[in-house]
Amino acid sequence: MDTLEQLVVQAEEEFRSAGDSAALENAKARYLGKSGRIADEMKQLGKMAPSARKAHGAVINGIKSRIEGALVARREQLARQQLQQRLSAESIDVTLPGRGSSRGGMHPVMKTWERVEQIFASIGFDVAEGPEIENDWNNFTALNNPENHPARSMQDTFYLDDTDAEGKRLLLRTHTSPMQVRYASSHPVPIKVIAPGRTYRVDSDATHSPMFHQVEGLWIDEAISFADLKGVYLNFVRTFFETDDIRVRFRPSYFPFTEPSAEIDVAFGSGALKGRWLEISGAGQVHPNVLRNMGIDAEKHIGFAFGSGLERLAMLRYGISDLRLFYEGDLRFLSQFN
Ligand code: 2NM
Repeated sequence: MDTLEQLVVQAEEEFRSAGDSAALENAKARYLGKSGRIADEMKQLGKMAPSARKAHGAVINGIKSRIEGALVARREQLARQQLQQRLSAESIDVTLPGRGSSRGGMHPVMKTWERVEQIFASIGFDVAEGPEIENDWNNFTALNNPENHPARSMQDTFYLDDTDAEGKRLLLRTHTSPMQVRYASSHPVPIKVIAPGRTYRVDSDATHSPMFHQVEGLWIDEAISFADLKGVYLNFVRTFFETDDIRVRFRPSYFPFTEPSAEIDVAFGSGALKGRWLEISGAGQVHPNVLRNMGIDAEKHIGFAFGSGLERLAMLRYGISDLRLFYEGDLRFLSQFN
């Protein structure tokens, strides 16, 4: 075999033994590069007799294109091999069992919220929801809260930097009563409404969370009494706790927005809490100042209101002993309610 034919065989061998594209490019340089074997052959042409030069040049070019062909073929082969390697390294086993998706569920406080709405809606109460950022009038002043009452202090209430039209700082509502003010100021008497929602106070320990949930009820009409409120509330606790074996009592108390005011206690006739009076709600006859602030004729109309913590209701219904469980997001706790 002549030396040029040998060159092709050698190049093919070196290309074949190049295991990756870097090795292949090095081998290419040895044959097709500026000082490679083909370039050497071309230089020899200059020393040849002009008569032989043309024919030999054509032979070298033929050899060169065969080497180039071998290079391209090996390049493509390496690329295919690389692709195959990646595909098998990154392959997924489609026969593995799936990870599955777990079913979400309602938080016990939200379940309580919906349950309370359903019960009061079933006896003709409207459900009103409104802003959690409130102004001073709706949260305090309209509710007969004195200007220097400690609840208005920065130690008890979260204030925003933004102010209302009167230049008073906006705040996170400390109860849902401001929604009662909004509702009663914009609806005609008779009024039967509950206002559930998130409320905020500067308070955080084992039994207090800076965010908690309340539901308040408001009933304004012409000739209703505490007895009517007690009837509504007794119906509520019987339905809510799914038992008629439950007693309700009203105990004198004080709130700025009601006069007289009462705490509502319940006692179960059976179960773990049997016979113990448990505070469950506050209530009272809406103060005439509050009725007037709602634009209602306090001589003609009378109002009754009550307010309860949704967390408190949920704890009693489900037998939960620590408030913090509601806010930790632990699925071992949460999954028990769905
Ligand atoms: C309570 C206890 C007693 C109440 C009063 C009002 C309003 F807007 F009519 F004045 N709404 N809710 C009220 C009364 C709330 O929660 C412990």
